[in-house]
Amino acid sequence: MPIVTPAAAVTLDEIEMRVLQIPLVSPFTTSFGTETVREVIIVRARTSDGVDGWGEIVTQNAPLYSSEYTQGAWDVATRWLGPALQQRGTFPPEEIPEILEPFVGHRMAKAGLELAALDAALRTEGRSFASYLGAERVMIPSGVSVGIQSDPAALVETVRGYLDEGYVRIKIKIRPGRDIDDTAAVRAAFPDIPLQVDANSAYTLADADTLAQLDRFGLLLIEQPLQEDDIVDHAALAQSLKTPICLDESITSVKAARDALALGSTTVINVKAGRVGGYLEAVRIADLCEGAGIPVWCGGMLETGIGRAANAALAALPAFTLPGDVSASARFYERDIVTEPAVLEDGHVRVPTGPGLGVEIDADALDAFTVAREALRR
Ligand code: OSB
Ligand code: MG
Repeated sequence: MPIVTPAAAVTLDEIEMRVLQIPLVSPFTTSFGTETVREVIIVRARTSDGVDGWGEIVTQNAPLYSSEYTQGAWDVATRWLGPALQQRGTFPPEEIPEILEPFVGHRMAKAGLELAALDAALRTEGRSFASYLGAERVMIPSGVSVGIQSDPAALVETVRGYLDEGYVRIKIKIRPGRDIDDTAAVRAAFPDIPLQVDANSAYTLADADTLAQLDRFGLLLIEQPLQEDDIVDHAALAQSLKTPICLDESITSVKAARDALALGSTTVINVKAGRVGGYLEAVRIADLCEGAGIPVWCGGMLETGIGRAANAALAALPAFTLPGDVSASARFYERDIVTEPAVLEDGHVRVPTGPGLGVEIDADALDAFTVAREALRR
């Protein structure tokens, strides 16, 4: 459902951005690298009413998942995007995509600013982000994304730990050389669990025979096997696999989603607000897929409690028919920057219902993880 009631107009007197470095509870390894610290940009937008809204720019330290990265996002947000919003004066947050449209790309940076403005507007109104988006669930089923481990046996034990905690769906990361044996080991240990794999663009069409070996494991889907711009090759690969393809990196907008569906490049879509330039565009993609009968699920970018609350609200929309990567905060962090981090309750995460994102910032934690900050004033 499109957003029914627009959010209150805001004037962004101050936009403060901080780079945070938050230690991870364990290293997170994907086909593109290993992270031990989550570097992320937190945005605080203060309105002329004195209300603070919070957002998160989900770039990583290096441009490995996509072309965006922390210092690039910092530069474009402080130099171009933030000033453009402040120069616009007073506007409803729904105008943000159009205000920022002239600046090409930089979708994660745009998404973080949009979220901060939406949070500020909704806190002003006393309305929750979940009800604003049209969420219909109070709890969402929680899946977990498991990084590449030292060997398949270690992977099985890590997966066992998450299953014991109650996660309802497992996603394992794969890369060339760490694919078939890893998946086979997990499937042999847990014959009936909902299981999927994520390649993060690590293969080419020449690997189609290897990827076809995954067909025997009864996977829910294979996420982003080929490169971001391989829309035609993904369509060809889809013809040769039984396992459904789910695009992540390739789906950068509702238009990209429409193109990929038209070409048969994907039959499931991972919706990530950062990757598509914001939660408003994410809802448009969800609406498109709902209308087309395409299942969607909410992806993640190791969000702090801010982005995690927003993702829980998004995942509570009716279009989201598969469990997403919205796990408990403790899956990544010993200490989060919100006072009540998301927890797992019987395999589910609760959708916040308070004003705006419905989470409060732990100011001490925020300060403790801050390595850089800058405020833009109107
Ligand atoms: O491809 O989904 C991905 C994390 C960082 C970058 C890309 C991805 C991921 C994850 C983790 O898989 C999802 C999460 O739990 O936040
Ligand atoms: Mg992915």
